[in-house]
Amino acid sequence: MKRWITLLAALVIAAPLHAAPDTPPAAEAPATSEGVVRKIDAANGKITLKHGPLANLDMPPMTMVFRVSPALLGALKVGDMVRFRAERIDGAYVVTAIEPLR
Ligand SMILES: [Cu+2]
Repeated sequence: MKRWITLLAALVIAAPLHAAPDTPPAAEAPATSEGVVRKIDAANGKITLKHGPLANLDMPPMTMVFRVSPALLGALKVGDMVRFRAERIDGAYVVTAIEPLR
């Protein structure tokens, strides 16, 4: 009986370590994309980006408006090239991370 418990404990401890390498990194965070800032409307939480292909959203290159938290906009300005992450949340396209490319 005691051996059983020891074995069980060993399995429980080993399981998470074992699972980690099998998790594909792509599943953890959607891919980032590149674009150019065309318009910023911080008051309404919107940004217009001319973007390249968005692989994770299956979207071709285009210019479009995204929702964005004003807190993410920082010192971004029109004309900046950016790397950003876009996700579809409740049917809306939302920029969830964005940073200028230098
Ligand atoms: Cu688009």
